[in-house]
Amino acid sequence: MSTSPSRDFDAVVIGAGFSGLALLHHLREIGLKTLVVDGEDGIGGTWWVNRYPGVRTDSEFSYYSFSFSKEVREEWTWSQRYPSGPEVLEYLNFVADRLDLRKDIRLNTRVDSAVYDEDANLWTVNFADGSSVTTKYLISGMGVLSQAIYPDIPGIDTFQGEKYHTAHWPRTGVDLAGKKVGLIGLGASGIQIVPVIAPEVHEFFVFQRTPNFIVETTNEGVSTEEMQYVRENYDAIYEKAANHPFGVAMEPAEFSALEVSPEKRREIFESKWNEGGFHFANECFNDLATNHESSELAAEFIRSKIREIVKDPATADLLSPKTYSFNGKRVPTGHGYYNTFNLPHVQLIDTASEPITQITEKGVKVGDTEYELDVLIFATGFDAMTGTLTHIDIRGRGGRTLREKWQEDGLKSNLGINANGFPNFFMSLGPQTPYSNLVVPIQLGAQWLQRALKWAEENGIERFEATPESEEWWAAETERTGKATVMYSEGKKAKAWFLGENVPGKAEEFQVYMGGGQVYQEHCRRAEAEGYASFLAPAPVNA
Ligand code: N01
Repeated sequence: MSTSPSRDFDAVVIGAGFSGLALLHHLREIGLKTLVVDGEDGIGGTWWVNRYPGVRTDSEFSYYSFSFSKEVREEWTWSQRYPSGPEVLEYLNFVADRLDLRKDIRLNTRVDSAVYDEDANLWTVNFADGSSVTTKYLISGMGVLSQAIYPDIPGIDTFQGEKYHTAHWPRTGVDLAGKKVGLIGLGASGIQIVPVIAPEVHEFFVFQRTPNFIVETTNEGVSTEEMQYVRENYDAIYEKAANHPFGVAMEPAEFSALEVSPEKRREIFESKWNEGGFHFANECFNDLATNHESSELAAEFIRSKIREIVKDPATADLLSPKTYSFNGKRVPTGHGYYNTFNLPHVQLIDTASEPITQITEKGVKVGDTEYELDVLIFATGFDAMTGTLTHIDIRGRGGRTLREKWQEDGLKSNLGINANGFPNFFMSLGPQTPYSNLVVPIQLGAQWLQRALKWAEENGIERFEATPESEEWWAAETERTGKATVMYSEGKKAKAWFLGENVPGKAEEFQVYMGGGQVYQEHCRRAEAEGYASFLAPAPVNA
């Protein structure tokens, strides 16, 4: 395939993280002249940006990597069961070097807008420095949790001390030694930073609005034998993850928490708690995500663990979620989180019963009490899934932005891959893609797109564009499957990001597909087997 003289590139991918690297490799393989751009000054995407102390994967090394490159599989060695952020970044740099990707990646190149030209069937991608390029295919690899948000608390800009968001942590690091530190936000980011910085700081005020169910784990080194085993069995491990609803290489549990005696249930919970991390949610019982009673039994088990670990009963009680049950929020993996609250200089402040009223010049005011701080950390999350896509102007047919489309029509896409009105614009991990260990849908998505575009180029198909019917179907499927899980009933109570509940004013819609990664892949394969018919909307007559 050769680039038409009328365009600069066949494909432009925004984002140089896991998605951007996989897409560049796969699109190059079919001869597309591809450029990856990223606004940051390093590759790695989320792993480049999120460099707060304690950042690491919640997925285990054995299935948190690509399977498509034999060279990378053979030559890369992981050092920890749950690799640290810096190690994942090193891995991504290794991938970029080993697959010779760097020459087609432009860093420090932030996209301001991208505009589709109907007549030329081209996208013009405009960068912050005023330059632009044209491309036939435009692909977002911008990540699902990239648009960081700050809480809407009065006085947030008045604080005179140091202020950081976990997603914008300074690359040079932050010296917290001997300081009075406050932290707002206890999702997966907040709970990772807490145990790591606590030993350094002088006083630590942890402001908690909603407690989380955290499954603690240990983090052993990876032995040579283990690494060798993983290398030799990579395909099987990857296949297992691809066939699992949440993209983890685990055997899904076979029976309900309600089918066993209380003693047996406790024994199973205990053994999976000891394995730690995602083993608990995925391997105990098959209905912790679908049956409220079972999810509540898991919740009660974790509450009992909190009471065992945390010495002060009042603090243990505060740390125990009571307003929603297990799986109502994305369950983080802990590395000594609960134990941190046994340190004498760590104070948990309940902002649910008495809210934060103001951020002042000196610190944080809860009710009438002002907590004076040297440093205030926000781990307050993201405008998930859609935020990055609606933050920049992606203008499709008729100049309509994605933001306008989703605001006016509701969240609509075909399989989260493409949206009607946006010809030849694709999303890696778009909204309505699986709630999963993300490396799996990233790789499978890049491979799906490789086959789709190869087919399009070979068959003279000029436009890939979701049909309106496919969008209606997928929105209904996403809602139907989502509402069948406790992520709906409990997620609403917990104001979970996967329902859009964490962003004031955002419509309540499932941002992700909860029907299972393996089911999602079946839908993608079916779309392919049907000659991509659901992606071949006829151009409007007046276009
Ligand atoms: O964000 P979150 P996150 N006043 O939205 C609090 C992935 N991830 O960055 O629950 C007070 O989960 C908010 O409180 P509440 C992972 O998928 C993965 O931690 O709304 N508090 C909550 O505690 C994860 O799910 C990894 O009451 C306020 C917190 O901020 C996703 O990213 C690591 C507030 C936000 O939690 C997001 O995680 C890290 C206010 N006004 C992240 N506003 C790994 O895999 C918000 N909060 C390792």
